[in-house]
Amino acid sequence: MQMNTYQHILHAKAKGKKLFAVLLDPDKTPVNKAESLISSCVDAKVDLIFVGGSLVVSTHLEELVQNIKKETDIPVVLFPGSPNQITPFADALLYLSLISGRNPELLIGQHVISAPSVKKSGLEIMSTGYMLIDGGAPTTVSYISNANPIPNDKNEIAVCTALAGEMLGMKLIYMDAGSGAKLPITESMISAVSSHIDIPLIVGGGIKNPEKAYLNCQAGANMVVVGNAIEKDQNLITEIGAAIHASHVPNMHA
Ligand code: 1GP
Repeated sequence: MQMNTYQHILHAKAKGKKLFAVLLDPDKTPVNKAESLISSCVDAKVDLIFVGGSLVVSTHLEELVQNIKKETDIPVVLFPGSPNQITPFADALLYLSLISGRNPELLIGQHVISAPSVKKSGLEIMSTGYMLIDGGAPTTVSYISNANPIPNDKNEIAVCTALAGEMLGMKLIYMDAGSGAKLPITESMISAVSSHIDIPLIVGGGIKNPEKAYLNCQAGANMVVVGNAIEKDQNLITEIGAAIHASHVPNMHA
């Protein structure tokens, strides 16, 4: 039986296999550059392609998703900053609720308004507790979300927030320092959060090299997301992919 995207993520977690997600922001991925990026993703055995951004001003998101789907079977997962970034041509949707913030619009308001169109899209919905962690300087997501990030040395706040998200029934926790963050999330916080939750943990924001990606996996991330660094140096897709896929960590609870 064919697994859906979430089952694939759960299966990888149970096996201790770490996943690599490449984030393509439509504003930074012109259609003419996409083909070569997708081909690098295929070569590096990238597990998922995320598409979206906190602020997307270009209008070719749907075209980008369709092009990716033409080139590869790698699941395309929408990572939307707003409901207008939703297209039925993707495979799945990170249905994000910004549980680290106190902005009701991003906790539930926009979900209510877009619920009928999201349902109609037929996308696989993965409800995700989205936690913004302070990345050392304001990022687009911290500005646009109008919500305070969790201080990067407050592991206990991150743990309690993730636990609350899990008990509210979310399927994934995504800890993000924000795209282009100066300071990526510490291994200490990743380890604290991953040891308290059973659902898969996604980590991203400011990861610039294979070493950091490897350490994140060793600390307990089940999936590592990289966007900015691979936009600057496409060769990093292969190097970071190899580091993540080498960091198999058996799941003691499986
Ligand atoms: C941002 O976690 C993603 O939401 C990826 O961050 O672009 O810094 O890799 P970068």
